[in-house]
Amino acid sequence: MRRLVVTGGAGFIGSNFVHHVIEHTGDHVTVLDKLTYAGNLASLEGLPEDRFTFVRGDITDASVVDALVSEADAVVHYAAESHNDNSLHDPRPFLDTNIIGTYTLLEAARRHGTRFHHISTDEVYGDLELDDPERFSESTPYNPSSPYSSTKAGSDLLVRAWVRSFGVQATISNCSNNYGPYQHVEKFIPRQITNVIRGIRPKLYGAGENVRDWIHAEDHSSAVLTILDKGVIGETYLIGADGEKNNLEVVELILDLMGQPSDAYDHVTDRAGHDLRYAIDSTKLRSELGWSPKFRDFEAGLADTVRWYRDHESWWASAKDGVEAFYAAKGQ
Ligand code: NAD
Ligand code: TDX
Repeated sequence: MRRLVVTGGAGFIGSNFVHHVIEHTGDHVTVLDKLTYAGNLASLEGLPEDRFTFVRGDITDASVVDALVSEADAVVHYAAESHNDNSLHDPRPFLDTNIIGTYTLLEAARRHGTRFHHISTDEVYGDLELDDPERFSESTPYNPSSPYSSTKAGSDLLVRAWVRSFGVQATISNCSNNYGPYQHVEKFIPRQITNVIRGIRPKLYGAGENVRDWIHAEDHSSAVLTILDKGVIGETYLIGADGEKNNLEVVELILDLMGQPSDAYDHVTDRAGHDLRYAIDSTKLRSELGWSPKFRDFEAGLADTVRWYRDHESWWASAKDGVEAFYAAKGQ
């Protein structure tokens, strides 16, 4: 039995990972989460008391971090400010949490010799042209576009430096866009599903031609557990499930699944600096560590996700009006 500290475990992907670990291993999990607007304890309901502890705290708080890391066998670091649109509005929390928070965790891992896995994003690589035959790989140069992705890139570079300079036992993964239950309604897919439930037309930034490479959160979790178990220290692994779709296709699919006409959406003001396309080549993870995704049918996964938001209005309702007011003020 390992003792894991999972930062950001009350968020979308972190909570999925906590449930995944409890189901698939004998490990004990301590979640360290600040419960910002994005954290929700309801996402962690039903976990066995003897294998799960929740600590409310900030990853920039060195004393809290040190106490938890000193007792852990491994840290899996999900906590972040995660939304590009928020980072364009107010970048400062992104610097604090994503940069200083990661630094604080790395220093604790260094002091205590604790295994560290850093969760990152494909956005650190910038974007691709729509017709580029290449996809991102572990050797693609960093070229982030937004305050969010630049702070994630900065945090990745800190991890690499702490491995090389101080021998920290760390791995990094960069994953593509996740979807599934428990995602905050500020994000693209849950925003459009909950819009339709509320009788609001889905909102597409610009022409809707931007491409994202969708992966189910459950497949992200199985990949991270694989890297934690078998990953080579100092290495980076890209995580993706060959799920490229443009935003217009996704909106049309949501409308179809929800019984609406396929043109019942609005074009709204585009995102500043909007990355055109992300696409992941996950050959290294698949060939070296033997991982493969289970959710290969995006339409079926999306249908399940629509059902989940219909059935769990109490989980998202309190956030919806504030999120829509934020977007409306920006013409989105
Ligand atoms: P999220 O916004 O849903 O959750 C973030 C969690 O971190 C929340 O529970 C929040 O309370 C917590 N948190 C924020 N600041 C904190 C702080 N200072 N101290 C402690 N806890 C804090 O995010 P998510 O979508 O689940 O993303 C999780 C991680 O995965 C992030 O590192 C993100 O960069 C990465 N990632 C996300 C995606 C995606 O598609 N969502 C894709 C690739 C990588
Ligand atoms: O209302 C919307 N309309 C729209 O067209 C919203 C909220 C988004 N979009 C577009 C912007 C993007 O092209 O949809 C696409 C997806 O947007 P987001 O859900 O905001 O995700 P993205 O910016 O691609 O970043 C996500 O994936 C990578 C996560 O939020 C990041 O944390 C992760 O690193």
